Amino acid sequence: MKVFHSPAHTQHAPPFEIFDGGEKITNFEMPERMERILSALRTDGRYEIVPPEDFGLAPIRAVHDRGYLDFLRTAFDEWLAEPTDYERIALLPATFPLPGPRGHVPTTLLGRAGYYMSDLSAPIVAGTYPAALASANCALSGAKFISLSAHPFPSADNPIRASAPHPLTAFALCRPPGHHAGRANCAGYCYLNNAAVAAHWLTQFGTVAILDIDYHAGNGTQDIFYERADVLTLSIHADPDFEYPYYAGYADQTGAGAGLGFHQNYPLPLGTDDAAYLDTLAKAIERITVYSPQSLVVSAGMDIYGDDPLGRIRVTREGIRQIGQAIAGLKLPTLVVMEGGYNNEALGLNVCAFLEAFHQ
Ligand code: OKP
Ligand code: ZN
Repeated sequence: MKVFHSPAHTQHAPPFEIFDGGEKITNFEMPERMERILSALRTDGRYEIVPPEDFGLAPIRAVHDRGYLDFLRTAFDEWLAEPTDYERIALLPATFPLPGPRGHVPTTLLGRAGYYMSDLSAPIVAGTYPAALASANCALSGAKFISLSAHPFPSADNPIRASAPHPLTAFALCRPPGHHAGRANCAGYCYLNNAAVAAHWLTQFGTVAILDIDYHAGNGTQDIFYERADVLTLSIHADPDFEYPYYAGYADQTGAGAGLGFHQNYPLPLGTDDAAYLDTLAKAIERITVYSPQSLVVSAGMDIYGDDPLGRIRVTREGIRQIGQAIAGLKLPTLVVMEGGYNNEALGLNVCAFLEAFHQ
């Protein structure tokens, strides 16, 4: 299986986050996560790990706000250029936007931080922007790879498609993750919404479904596609009534305008086990079957695992394997995009368990 991964992610290593509103701790979303996954993929032996292609800014601008992208690109340097009496390593906002019209984009750096940064777990450090770009390029490269098997495919005589008996799968080993990044904000360790960028790119070939199985609601993806019918977005996650991101991911948020009915959240109660998870997954898979998309993007977070330090549901590694098997059963060209998963010890084998059923 093709795996798209870039070492550029190591430039993004925020030293801290403000956890649950009170505690300054080491950021859970750390470079070591990738080392753990890569080592498991190499041990397995069936993965071909390749660097991404550079797609430029156009496919990213297609789903993200221009002002936000400019902010992400320049914020750290602007912050450093200000007179300061302390060492500036990681930028966090001091204010947050209230709901309602967001008319004025402040001109000052701290004003824009409050406007574009929506929580205290996604600091911007010196290398955040290049790392986030490389991460999005991994997703785009995977999208391009699977598009060679999508119908209608770009070129009928494509050698990759000709030799593939089943729809192709690619694994975008993205870091930083993306599914909390909205059209104009970073949040929850996420800066660019890799899955959304890839999914939008794939709409040139037809409709796309995004299935988000990360433990946390894919609120950024929900935001980006909320009014679109050409990308069906489904997210299975811990009930936001008790879990991050708290304000989105509820079952009654089902899309708006042209997108009404094309978003579905599946909130899960505390302690959900394999059987209950798989029951919910079956409903989401049925929705995808009815929608019958050209391709599928999976936001794959391994923090559903019972022993994850951030997760509070109880999916086992065998459960993760069965989740992968059920999704592979859709037999769609599938891009698996790495999202969360914070038990570094277990992360590599959990990813391998999820991908098991997708091997050709
Ligand atoms: C990113 B991804 C809740 C703390 C939440 C932010 C979590 C971001 C998760 N007790 N902190 O979806 O894995
Ligand atoms: Zn998560």
